[in-house]
Amino acid sequence: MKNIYFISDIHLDSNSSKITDKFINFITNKSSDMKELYILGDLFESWIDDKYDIFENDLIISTLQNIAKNGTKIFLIHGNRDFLIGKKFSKITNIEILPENYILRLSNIKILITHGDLLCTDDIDYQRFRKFIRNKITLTIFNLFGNNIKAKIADFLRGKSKKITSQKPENIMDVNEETVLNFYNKFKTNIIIHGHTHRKNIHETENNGNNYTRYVLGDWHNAPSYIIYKNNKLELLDI
Ligand SMILES: [Mn+2]
Repeated sequence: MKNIYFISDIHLDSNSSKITDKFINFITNKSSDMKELYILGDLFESWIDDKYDIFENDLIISTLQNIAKNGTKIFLIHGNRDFLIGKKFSKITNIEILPENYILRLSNIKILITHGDLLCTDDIDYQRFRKFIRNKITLTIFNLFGNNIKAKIADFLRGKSKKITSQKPENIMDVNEETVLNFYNKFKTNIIIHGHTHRKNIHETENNGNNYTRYVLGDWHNAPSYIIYKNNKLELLDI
């Protein structure tokens, strides 16, 4: 019996062959055990355009294609770094792109999977920027530029966000507990799996007599990890 895997925040970057190797080894070695693989965002450090980035990441694309051919069904939720992954990528890799909040029903449990940035509502500047950058008008203007300019804009925004992020207090960039509770209620689930915060952990809470569990996947630069759903149980493991 094959199992279900979850990973997040790989941040694949053509400048870091260490992470690329780690990712390729992981999915290649595990693929015979992977019925389904859920990638919960920020697979790539940066993604500006399918046409351009598919070409730039040919080794990763061919690895993903091989895994799919071997029988693993791969799903992807956009992260804040790679939310421009589009239909062309999906078609060429056979990866299905899921909505930003997705309810996954497994045999004995119901899980909300999401990238995790939507839970970080204390970071008001970020939430405002998120809305702006994903706005149709913003994207239409962005897409008028050629790939060189697009890459420069993306680099500039990333640099700017890193600078701002380094000046923010730690707790602002973590999830807001009230928002988490709202998500449990809204999606009628007591399990959430997400990434984004790069704070690998399992948080168990209790509210009004209900028990909730939130699994946070680590990022692959600092805490490479995955979750496996095996024998009707979720397990968070290091790579
Ligand atoms: Mn992220």
